[in-house]
Amino acid sequence: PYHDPHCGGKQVIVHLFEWKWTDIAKECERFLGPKGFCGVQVSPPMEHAMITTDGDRPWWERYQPISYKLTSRSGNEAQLKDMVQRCKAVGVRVYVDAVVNHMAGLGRKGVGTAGSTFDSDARDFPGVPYTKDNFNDRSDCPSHDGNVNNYGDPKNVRNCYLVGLTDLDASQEYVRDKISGYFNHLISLGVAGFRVDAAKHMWPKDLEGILAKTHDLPEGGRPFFYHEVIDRNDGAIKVNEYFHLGYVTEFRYMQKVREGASGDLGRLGAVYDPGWGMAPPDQAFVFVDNHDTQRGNEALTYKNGAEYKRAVAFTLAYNYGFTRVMSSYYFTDNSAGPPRNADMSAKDVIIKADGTCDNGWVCEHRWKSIGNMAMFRNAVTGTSVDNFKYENGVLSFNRGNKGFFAMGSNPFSISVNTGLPAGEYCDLISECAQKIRVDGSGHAQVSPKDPTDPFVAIITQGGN
Ligand code: LAG
Ligand code: CA
Repeated sequence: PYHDPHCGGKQVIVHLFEWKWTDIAKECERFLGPKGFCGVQVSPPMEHAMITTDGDRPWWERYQPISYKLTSRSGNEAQLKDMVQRCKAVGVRVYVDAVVNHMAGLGRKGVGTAGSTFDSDARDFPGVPYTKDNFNDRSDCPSHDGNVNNYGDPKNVRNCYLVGLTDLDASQEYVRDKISGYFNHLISLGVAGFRVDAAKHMWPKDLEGILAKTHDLPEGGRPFFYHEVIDRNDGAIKVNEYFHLGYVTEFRYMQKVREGASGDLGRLGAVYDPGWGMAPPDQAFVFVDNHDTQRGNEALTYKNGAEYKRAVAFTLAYNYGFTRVMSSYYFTDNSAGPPRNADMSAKDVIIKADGTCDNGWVCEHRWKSIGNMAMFRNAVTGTSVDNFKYENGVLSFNRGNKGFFAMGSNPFSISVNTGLPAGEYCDLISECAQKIRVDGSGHAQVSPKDPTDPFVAIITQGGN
């Protein structure tokens, strides 16, 4: 029931990490709508702690809630509402990163981004309000220091403090009312769904209680949910505990796609490994990197260039899971916040004449072999992967008789059975700077228009 993103059947979400609401509204109108994106995951919109380290404000301060008032580093409630409505008007929905497992970390007190006072050690958050009784305490948490430190024990994972973050007791009706009240406020503004941060650290029963109190969208239907559950078959918590609550993040896909895109591309045919406990295609929420993994060593990121493009383009061409594209800012320091002005506000996203971004924003979603693939995935929904082939460094396959995709580690020219009916089809990657001619037997001569960007993607519907 929580699996419909309410975007007219479109299939690709982009995470505009740390973007301001005013910039996202413009991006929906000038790019995401026209390119067929389903929606945007936005950074947490609630009031958060302001943390100064080395004269900077780290991105992760936004994972320390102070209240559910809608003023954050990305903007205020009026700007949020304007963004949600303008995006919706061009067919792009907004999904909120919902941080509801916890409030701010121990040892912190002061004022949040909306002006509310707080004192974490006293478990006092008057902006909600939450008081000491609303949090898990040592009697609920079987860990010697009060922190999550044993992933083999669900009680430890779910009742103890994740990196010292004050852990809410969501078995309480009062807490469920506050969290669902936050969701319902956002839904009333036009938000279509939620990424549940740290869902692995919340009891599925508690999420059931919260979701039960969450309203239908104004236009009808249950909100969309996807849950952050990191499961590599290596602990007590399994993704399948959350299937009835929405999609689940599939971190094993992230690992498999990196392995495939970095070496023998033929291995990409085995990215979905049910034997490893990976979620089935209709439950898996997939991505090549996210805002956490792009700061570690386990994922491909924009810093990997061509390999990264292959991983993302493949993800969008293939038929596993519901897909999210990452859109970042340049960083070297893992804690560094978004590109900012002297007053700590995030810099505007600037779009250059060639369509790429400036002012410190990477905008992977505007790279040709990524942004143009949303249209491909939308067009081939529901079809199988056929004629999967890896030969002479080129991977190719078709999606039923609706689309054909090829990519290589180097420029290529191949004669191939596309599985498509005869016709002349626009190459989406080059934005129709070339057409691919398919003959009566389904064969075509295929090569990338831009040799430095070795991808070709064609669709039959609306593609000529
Ligand atoms: C998540 N998903 O389940 C987020 O994707 C992830 O970005 C969040 O951690 C985490 N769960 C909690 O919401 C991030 C940073 C942490 C940071 C935390 C809170 O990765 O490093 O912890 O947000 O801001 C920080 C400090 C810790 C400190 C803690 C509490 O780095 O050293 O113990 O704050 O004060
Ligand atoms: Ca918890």
